[in-house]
Amino acid sequence: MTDREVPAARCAVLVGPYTSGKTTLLEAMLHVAGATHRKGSIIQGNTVGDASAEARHRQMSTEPNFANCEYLGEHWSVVDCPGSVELMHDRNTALMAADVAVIVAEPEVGRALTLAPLFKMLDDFKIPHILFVNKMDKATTRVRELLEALQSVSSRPLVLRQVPIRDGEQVTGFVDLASERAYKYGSESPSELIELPEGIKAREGEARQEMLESLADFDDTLLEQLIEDKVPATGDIYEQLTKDLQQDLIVPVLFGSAESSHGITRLWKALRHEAPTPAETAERLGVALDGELAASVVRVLHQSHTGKVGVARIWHGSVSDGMNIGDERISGLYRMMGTEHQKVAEAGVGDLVALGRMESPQTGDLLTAAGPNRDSGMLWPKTPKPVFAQAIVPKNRQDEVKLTGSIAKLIEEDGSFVLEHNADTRQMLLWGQGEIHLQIALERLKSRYNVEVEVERPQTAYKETIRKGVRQHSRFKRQSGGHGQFGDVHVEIQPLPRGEGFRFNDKIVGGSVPKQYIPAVEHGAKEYLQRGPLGFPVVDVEVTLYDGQYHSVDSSDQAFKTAGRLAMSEGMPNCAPVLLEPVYGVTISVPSDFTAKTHGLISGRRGQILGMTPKLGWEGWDEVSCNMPQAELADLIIELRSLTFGVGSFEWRFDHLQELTGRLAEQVIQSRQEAAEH
Ligand SMILES: Nc1nc2c(ncn2[C@@H]2O[C@H](COP(=O)(O)OP(=O)(O)OP(=O)(O)O)[C@@H](O)[C@H]2O)c(=O)[nH]1
Ligand SMILES: [Mg+2]
Repeated sequence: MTDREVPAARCAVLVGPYTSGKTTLLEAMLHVAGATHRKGSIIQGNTVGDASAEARHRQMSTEPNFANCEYLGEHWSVVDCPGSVELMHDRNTALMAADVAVIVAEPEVGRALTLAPLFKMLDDFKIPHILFVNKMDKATTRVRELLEALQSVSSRPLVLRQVPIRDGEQVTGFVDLASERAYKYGSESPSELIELPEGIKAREGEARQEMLESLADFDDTLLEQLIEDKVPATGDIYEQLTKDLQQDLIVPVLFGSAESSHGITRLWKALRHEAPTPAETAERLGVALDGELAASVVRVLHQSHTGKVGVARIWHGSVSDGMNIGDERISGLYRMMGTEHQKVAEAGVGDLVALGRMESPQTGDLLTAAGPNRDSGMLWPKTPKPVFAQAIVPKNRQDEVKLTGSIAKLIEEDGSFVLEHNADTRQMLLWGQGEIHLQIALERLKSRYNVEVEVERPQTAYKETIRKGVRQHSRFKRQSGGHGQFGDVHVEIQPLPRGEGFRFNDKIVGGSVPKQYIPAVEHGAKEYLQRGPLGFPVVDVEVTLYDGQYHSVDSSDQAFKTAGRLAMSEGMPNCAPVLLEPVYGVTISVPSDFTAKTHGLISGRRGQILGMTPKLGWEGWDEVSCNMPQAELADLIIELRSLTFGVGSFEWRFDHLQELTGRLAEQVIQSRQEAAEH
């Protein structure tokens, strides 16, 4: 690259726990870069990010916010991710655009654990990341204590780059440990270079030494210098810091206050000097750069004014408005500034742009000149399985089709929603990552598509079966005017082992029931089994037709079907019917400190613990596997999260049906009967 060439645009993604100040930091970064005239605030509801109706209403980020700016002549995209653990999938996919991630954390030791899954994700994907400790204006914790706590959740060493200058408890500035320059924070103005205060020299020297020792772990020359007590050149230190961040060897730590715009310039400078280039990021992600175009779609958006757009980061080649990708034409090319779209004619390597009116791209696709490639082998995060469901019913019956169409669009935007039409309970279930996640979906349905829904509790898919067999003789006979109806059957009803379903045997000899009527008997029996004596679908039952009678004029398919049904309804109540409840195999993952509590949680929910193993690849975490009734799973995630600072999670799959007796069974049967009477 020559001096005059403009470097490729880079992308920083802001991540971190709920309410740590990411959206405020985006606002401060844009303001310091000169991209906005005034700095908005969350309270006043006028920030660039969080401009969607749902985000403004909740005063929290409900989706990633995309913004663009120039900082000292270089182009940057900054993506501000939602912090809620329920919106983790949005964050993970947005991170696939990142050259560098900025973890925004609060100076609270107690919240350190909430960062564990995020650090793990960044480590797994080798995404270079800087830690920005925010809210220093109201910090009561010492930075050193905070770093100790955070180091326990990071596999990479945290390297403090600044020490705070304090006036009493108030942080009024910082010393940059690489340059050894001291700065005093300005109010609404840039920090001012000051003399290194006397009182901080000892602390500064000690912290600088610690920083250098961390760096020396990755560089022999530096190590030798330290051993020989030589002072390394400032330029060499910066170079080492840059190399170590780019290779994801260390986590540099900066601090400041997004609210007061303190420490923002320092953050920008670190990003500008030390973040990797898009070419390096493409290599890390395993993007092939051999064709004319390579761009990855990190999100799709459905918007009324632009139709469906794909938000893509360009790794190779360029795109222009009106150009074809595969056989689809880009109609409108935009840079995004929150919900505002700025039209551009062209975009090149490093840019993060919205491609207008493109139907085919999906999140995770690699766009090439030939079209979207869904199977590019590029590194990509897994979609989390849903853990929480609500049954939804449109308030207006006529909205049913519109509802499913609108939800399909929400799912395209955020693949961690799932819509299920449950055949057993006949409910439409919206699945997601938690209560807030689903509420946001319902708010979007209303604000964007004008579809309102009522929410109901998901029903458990109970079944029933029998414990003993009977022989049953039933006759259906009706004489009305001309033709009558006649069907007479002898059946044996027997229980089958669990999981066998329904079986029908024909043991008729000598034509006591003519061949052509036998399927009708089976049909009638099956029809009855949709709702057994307890009110639920019947499973694991065998019906054997072994005798019967017919009438040459009055017998018909219909008559034998009714006879089959009648035999079941008369015989089944004598077969000791019993309720069956679905039981799921559940694997709960928690930090080991919470394993004992998790056992309590499982037994409190009628679960049966099957085993416990250390979680593979997660130091200090356990996986507890158990069987748990479906009825108990409904709000498991809520209790699990409240027990584990939000970091516990679980996966589930249907395992088997299990007999349910006693008081619980009576309640289930009774409420089913009451529902049927209404
Ligand atoms: N005192 C102080 N408050 C801050 C600072 N930064 C943000 N806040 C406040 O913290 C609250 C949350 O700020 P946001 O910027 O919305 O936090 P966020 O990380 O984007 O939150 P989510 O998107 O919901 O995860 C708001 O009330 C901010 O005003 C800061 O530096 N100091
Ligand atoms: Mg936010």
